[in-house]
Amino acid sequence: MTAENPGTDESGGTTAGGIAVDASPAPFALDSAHAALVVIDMQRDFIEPGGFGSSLGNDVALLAGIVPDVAALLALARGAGWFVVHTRESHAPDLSDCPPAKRLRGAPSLRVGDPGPMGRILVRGEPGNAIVDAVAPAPGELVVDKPGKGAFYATALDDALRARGIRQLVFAGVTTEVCVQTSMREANDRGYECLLVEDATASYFPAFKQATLEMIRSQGGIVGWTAPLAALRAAMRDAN
Ligand code: TIU
Repeated sequence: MTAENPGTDESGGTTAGGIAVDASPAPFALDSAHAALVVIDMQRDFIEPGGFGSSLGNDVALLAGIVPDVAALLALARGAGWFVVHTRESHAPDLSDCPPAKRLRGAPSLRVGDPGPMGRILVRGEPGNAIVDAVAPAPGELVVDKPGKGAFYATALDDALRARGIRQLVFAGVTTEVCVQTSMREANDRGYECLLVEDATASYFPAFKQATLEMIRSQGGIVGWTAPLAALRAAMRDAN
């Protein structure tokens, strides 16, 4: 085991007790009994035309492309009995949790709280704020409404994970360099080992997605690990 990467031993294999996932920058020692899946912001507001993402001038089609991969990852996690968390970037209808610095930023076609074709932009309970049907939460799964980009800021997520003894988080969702990366960094600082599933995350900017994957796993995994869904599936299959 090296100080830089507690998930590997000197031969590059996994530590005892973990399932070796072929990840970067080194194998990820998955402790399935203490792992949870965190799916970030797979909402109509980001993935469908007419929501927050398109109001910012983005082409949302790239995000829609990962929906089948996220659905497959959800099926894998549910099959393994993992605790599953879904987040939604959202604000109270009175916008009391939306700082002016967020609402007034830039020159979007619609601002947070404005009426759009899917209801008020990024407001809790509006049609556009819902998670898309194909990756909708199942009964018993935790849905976290978060006013910020990070899943831990102003939420009870950390308490919910600690109460269940969760120590590892597998991440998916959108967008890679904004809410996914922010949440991973928050989780890393709180002591969770984090694995980002490469094909189950997307950005409006492919170069930003690639850069984010590289920065997460740089310096021996400064923020965490990344792996394709197939690698996670293969490791979990081999363990059974
Ligand atoms: N704009 C952008 O890329 N993302 C966000 O505003 N929120 C999330 O990433 N969910």
